[in-house]
Amino acid sequence: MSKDASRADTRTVVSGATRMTPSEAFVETLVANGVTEMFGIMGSAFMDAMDIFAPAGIRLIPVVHEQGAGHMADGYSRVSGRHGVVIGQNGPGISNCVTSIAAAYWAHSPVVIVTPQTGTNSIGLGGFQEADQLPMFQEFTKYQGHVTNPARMAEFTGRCFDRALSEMGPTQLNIPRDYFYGEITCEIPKPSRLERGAGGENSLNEAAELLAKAKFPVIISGGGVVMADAVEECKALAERLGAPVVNSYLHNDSFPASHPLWCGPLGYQGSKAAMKLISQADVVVALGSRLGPFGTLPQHGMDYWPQNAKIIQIDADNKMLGLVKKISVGICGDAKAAAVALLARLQDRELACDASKAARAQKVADEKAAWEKELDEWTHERDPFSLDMIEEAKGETPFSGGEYLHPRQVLRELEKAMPEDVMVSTDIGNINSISNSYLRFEKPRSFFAAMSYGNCGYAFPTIIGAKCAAPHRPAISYAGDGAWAMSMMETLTCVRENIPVTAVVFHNRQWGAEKKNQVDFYNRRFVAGELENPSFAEIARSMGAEGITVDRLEDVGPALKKAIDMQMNEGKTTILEIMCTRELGDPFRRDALSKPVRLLDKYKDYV
Ligand SMILES: Cc1ncc(C[n+]2csc(CCOP(=O)(O)OP(=O)(O)O)c2C)c(N)n1
Ligand SMILES: [Mg+2]
Repeated sequence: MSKDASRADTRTVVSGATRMTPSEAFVETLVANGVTEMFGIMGSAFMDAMDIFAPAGIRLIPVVHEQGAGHMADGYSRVSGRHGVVIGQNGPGISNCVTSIAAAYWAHSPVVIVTPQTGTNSIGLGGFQEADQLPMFQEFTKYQGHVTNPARMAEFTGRCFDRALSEMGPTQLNIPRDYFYGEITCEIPKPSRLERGAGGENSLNEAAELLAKAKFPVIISGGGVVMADAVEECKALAERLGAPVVNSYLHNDSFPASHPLWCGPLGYQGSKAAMKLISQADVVVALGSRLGPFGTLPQHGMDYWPQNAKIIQIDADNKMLGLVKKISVGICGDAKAAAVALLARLQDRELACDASKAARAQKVADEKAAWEKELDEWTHERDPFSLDMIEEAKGETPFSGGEYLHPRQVLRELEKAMPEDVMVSTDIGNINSISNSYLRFEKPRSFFAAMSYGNCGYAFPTIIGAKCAAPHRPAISYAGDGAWAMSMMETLTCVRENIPVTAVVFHNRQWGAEKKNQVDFYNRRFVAGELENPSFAEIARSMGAEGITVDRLEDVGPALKKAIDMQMNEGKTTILEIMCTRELGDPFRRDALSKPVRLLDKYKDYV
């Protein structure tokens, strides 16, 4: 028998009611759902099932810390559209995953977390590694399947996989560890995949009427466009309307950057062109977007949300319609099907905006050109603190020699050196946020930012997971030095498991994003913000990866290209450490802070 034939046999699922063990029922259901990789750390709790992962064609990728496994599953699912699967030891192995499952929840990732639990014969007795594992994830899962009887193992497993995709978010499969053992008769459920429609006829008709009368329609292309594989349909709708398309916050891959109607992202450190254009809209189509509150905050001193525009919101989750922004029409539907349905209604109709198509196209081109020019000239930050830090850096030499670089210039050079078909993940931090202006993509499932949960330490494990799902694509993560140190131990996973990626670390010796708040609101009283680190390139080398320290602007692009070459052609992971000044761009949440008030005399100077 050929190798392929034996693999095909392995991946064939037993059919009909069959005598098996619960471990076999669990593993067969994983196979039925197409699982080929899982992330986690081994443990006695699920060893009986783990023992047959390999013959079932499933690779369990061992990580350094279970939080990393959760992020890897998230990245894996975001790039592939398939489930990401995490597993760990009951108790601590599972509680280690809480942050990453929360992050996956807010990234709308179909992650299944398998949580073996204390055995039923000792639940409640305070034994070893005991924890009530359902409340931990309650807030961050779309469904929690608790196996109440070993005979129902396949049923609950299958439902967790179904619900993760139908609700686009993490689900939890909780299994008392003694329930892996025994003998049962069961059938392996066939995966059920929800077919979504375009939305209700009335709401689609109403939306088409608004669009037919619109003079300056603008489309927001959201995460739902990526998830529904709807870029082509979004493009067709935009072209019919001649409408500028802006990306929703952190969904820069939801519309191709080379398209004439693309304007860049809204939100924190987004595109001024996008903001100026949407501020003129009389009708906005939010296609596949929940219009999250953080994504439309004022930026660059502009409160750009068009208060008087009619908003058409399309989301697959009805609970998102009108939740954050006041809307005129809400369509509960699939982004792809809805875009097709709207286009069909507008295709052969005369539209109010037809007459101004050329003029609007010119406006889009002009705004984009102006923003590019501004970015080119924006070589460093110009606020008083940043100017002080730039001055300070002139008198210092990094440990590597060379000089400290301006983050914006570094980001521009990285942008220019990006390989084709790249996947990029970004972390939470000041320089990472600024990178939003410089990350452009041609195809969906290419950009994996830490979404609304906003945890530092997200980007690196996430790109490792993405690389597992798409080994043929170049994979790059961005992180600040603080966030990097939280996650860098997963370099060992890259080396040990042969998963080559490129990690860019912006080494500015501080928890910069939070220090920015101390600059703006606390009179530069810095508390716990400084990070005097050793060389991260050197640490990387000691872990068996490559390490490059960059301290000259002209080296940024070549260093990235070299790292990508080593990733794609030699299977090597490289940590690219870029020495940056301490200058800081605009803060995250100016809206959420206020100047300190002190009532006690002894603190009166702290204002
Ligand atoms: C897990 C976690 N802890 C703390 C924070 C708060 N926080 C947000 S940004 C930031 C600073 C990030 O510093 P760094 O990674 O060095 O990037 P920089 O801002 O310096 O570019 C911190 C501490 C967070 N978002 N997540
Ligand atoms: Mg930093």
